Amino acid sequence: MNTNNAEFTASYGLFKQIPRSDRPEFAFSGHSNVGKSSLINKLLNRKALARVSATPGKTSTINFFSVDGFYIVDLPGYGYAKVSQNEKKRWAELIEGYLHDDRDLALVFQLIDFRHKPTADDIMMIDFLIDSGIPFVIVLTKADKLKKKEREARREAFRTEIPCADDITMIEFSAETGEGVEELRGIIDDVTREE
Ligand SMILES: Nc1nc2c(ncn2[C@@H]2O[C@H](COP(=O)(O)OP(=O)(O)O)[C@@H](O)[C@H]2O)c(=O)[nH]1
Ligand SMILES: [Mg+2]
Repeated sequence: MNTNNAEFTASYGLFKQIPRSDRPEFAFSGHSNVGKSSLINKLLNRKALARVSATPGKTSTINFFSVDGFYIVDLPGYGYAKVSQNEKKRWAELIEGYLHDDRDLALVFQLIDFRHKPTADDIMMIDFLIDSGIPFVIVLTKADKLKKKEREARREAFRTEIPCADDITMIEFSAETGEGVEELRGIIDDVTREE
């Protein structure tokens, strides 16, 4: 994939604002603070195309980035506790609306923090993706924060913590070291070639 012309296209706060799509889309989903913006920046070779935040919960919009014939779609991070019930409802409607919409959703990258047991929201997302038949892979983020033994322990634990774990492609990733970024690009290249 050629990232030279990657650019921010638009942000939407409500599902009904999202226009019809004219290209395949790769959506990125995950808990707030899991490292989604950092991953998108790394993937697109930019320092700050997608905003990186030390304060979780900042990205409450759905953001589109145009890249080489497809869109990268940054879904709002879920699971942030310190927001109102109303805000949570708006996020849920935005995410569900988008994922249920009749669009050319090529693949979802579901991000999970490599260090921790997936949250109830993570499992709900994974169940939803499986039930909806949406193709997805899991990205295990912040891999640089684990030692070899810790990685082995988490890999083993995920096999029981994540439904259908043995059938799901899992990519170990670090925005710090760049580990896994070529694998992600390879997956996008494979899927766009098939489209
Ligand atoms: N060590 C390390 N920190 C990361 C990595 N990815 C993100 N972070 C940090 O985690 C925090 C949240 O990152 P961000 O990309 O804004 O997460 P988002 O809320 O999912 O978009 C920031 O402080 C990042 O610097 C990573 O691969 N390794
Ligand atoms: Mg973000």
